[in-house]
Amino acid sequence: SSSSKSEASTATSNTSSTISGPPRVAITMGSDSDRTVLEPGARLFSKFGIPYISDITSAHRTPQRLGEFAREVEAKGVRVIIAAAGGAAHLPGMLASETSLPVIGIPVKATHLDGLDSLLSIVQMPRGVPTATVGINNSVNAALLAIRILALSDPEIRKKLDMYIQDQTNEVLGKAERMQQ
Ligand code: RP5
Repeated sequence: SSSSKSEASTATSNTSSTISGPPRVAITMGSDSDRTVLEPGARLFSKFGIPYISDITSAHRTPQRLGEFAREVEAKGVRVIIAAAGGAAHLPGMLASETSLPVIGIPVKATHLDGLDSLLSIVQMPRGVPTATVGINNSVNAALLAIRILALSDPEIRKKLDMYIQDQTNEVLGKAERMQQ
């Protein structure tokens, strides 16, 4: 209905203020060709006003840079790393082995194996080096999981997250209601 729609837009408008301070999230990708997959997730950080940095760090083509990146981001203020990679997708796992920050891997559909290769490469980490794994190309869920982690220690982000979730609920309820009419 129009009333749940307007409630939804009120909630959304309140998520736009910028969170001050350093970048909280580092988004990295194995190749420039992964960039479009990451865009919907990056837009969520902008919507929430959460500062982030993004970079390209390939596990295979720039392994040394990957190590430096993983070891240096925490000092910059970063609390969660999101890493997207396709094919032999070692980037998220290698980052997790070089830092104790939480790492969220996004399997990218980049080869003839349609992303199943990337998914299995990321999800099957050895015991002791956990890497969270979202669905293939699902940068939105990676961003929302990162936001949930940040929300644990930041009431401002928590408030925005709760509004976002409420918005989502209102949207579905509004659609369901219109179907009944
Ligand atoms: C991976 O290989 C990247 O993450 C990308 O998804 C895939 C293909 O990379 P390009 O050959 O397009 O650079 O390392």
